[in-house]
Amino acid sequence: MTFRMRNLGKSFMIMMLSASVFFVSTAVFAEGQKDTTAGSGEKKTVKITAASMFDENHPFTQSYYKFEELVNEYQDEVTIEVKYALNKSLGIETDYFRFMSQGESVDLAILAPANIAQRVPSIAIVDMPLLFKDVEHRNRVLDSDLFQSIGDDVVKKANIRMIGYAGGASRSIISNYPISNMDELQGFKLRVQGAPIWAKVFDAVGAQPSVIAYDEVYSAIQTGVIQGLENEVVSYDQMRFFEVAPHYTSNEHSLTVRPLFMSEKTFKKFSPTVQAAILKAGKEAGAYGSQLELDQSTVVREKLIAEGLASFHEFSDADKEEFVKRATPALLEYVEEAGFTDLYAGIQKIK
Ligand code: MAV
Repeated sequence: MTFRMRNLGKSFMIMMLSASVFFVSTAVFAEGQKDTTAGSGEKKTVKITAASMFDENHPFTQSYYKFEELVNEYQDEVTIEVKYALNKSLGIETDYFRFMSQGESVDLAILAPANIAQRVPSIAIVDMPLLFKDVEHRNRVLDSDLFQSIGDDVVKKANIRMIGYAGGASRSIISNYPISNMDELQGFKLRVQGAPIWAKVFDAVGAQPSVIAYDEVYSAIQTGVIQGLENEVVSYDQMRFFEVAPHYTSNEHSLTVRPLFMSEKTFKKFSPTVQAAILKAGKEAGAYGSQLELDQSTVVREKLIAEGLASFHEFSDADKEEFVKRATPALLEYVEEAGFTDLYAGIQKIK
């Protein structure tokens, strides 16, 4: 089921903002490029826009800040100045994907792979549930070249380029009633992300998944359309989901990979030297954001407990095993159907 509320006021604001940002960035780029190639000898400023659903403290936003700092350290041809569109001022990740893909309004954004899987189905494997054994395994897989062909596919089909990986935190179950074991999970109505693998897995473990846009989840819980979702603890806090779903069950069914993307149109406007600096800065900024998200997760969890805003529950090892047992056939079926048998085996082989 897809639940999408119409919000004309908000869409209109986004349209107007997008239009004006588009003209500003186009003008700046055109000018920046013209002046640089004119060989005036002067270092030019190129303005790009980074979009985030969150505020300045969120690890995604912090990754953008780090990127801006590093990219200017690693090359001296241009000054890249990043404008930050935070707190959903340009919509949600599905909007950023559309904008970057069209080469308009947003140049830089961290996106959940599930948000672009409709256009590039292969990317869903990068972050599918239960893929990684632990954070170290995740990091080693990302350091290998296993996802290179997926990155190429994304450039070709979606006109955006992966320049680094943020994320790395675990996703767990969030609900408006306590869930401490597999029995309590049965029939749980939860929101899942758009890539089909997510609904498949939650169906297999006995819950009732529906695909709902991220910015509509809060009101969907409030109005009883669903009873919760699955998410990382830092985003749980930033989105204030605890107000409508104060139970967080740390079953850790996934470790996230959140690629940092740049619009290919934007990337291509830079010289090879600047592009190399973008790739280096992107990689390091992503890794920085991942570590930060891990660190923040502990602090945020403690804060939510101390302030009495959420109750945290644990799955026993037996319940975790049961979750894995029920989910695995659905995962393997997906891997086979999607033609990822070799890639999946390659990921599992990495120690
Ligand atoms: C979290 O806020 C992030 O992982 C973000 O990248 C996702 O889009 C979001 O959850 C979500 O579940 O849609």
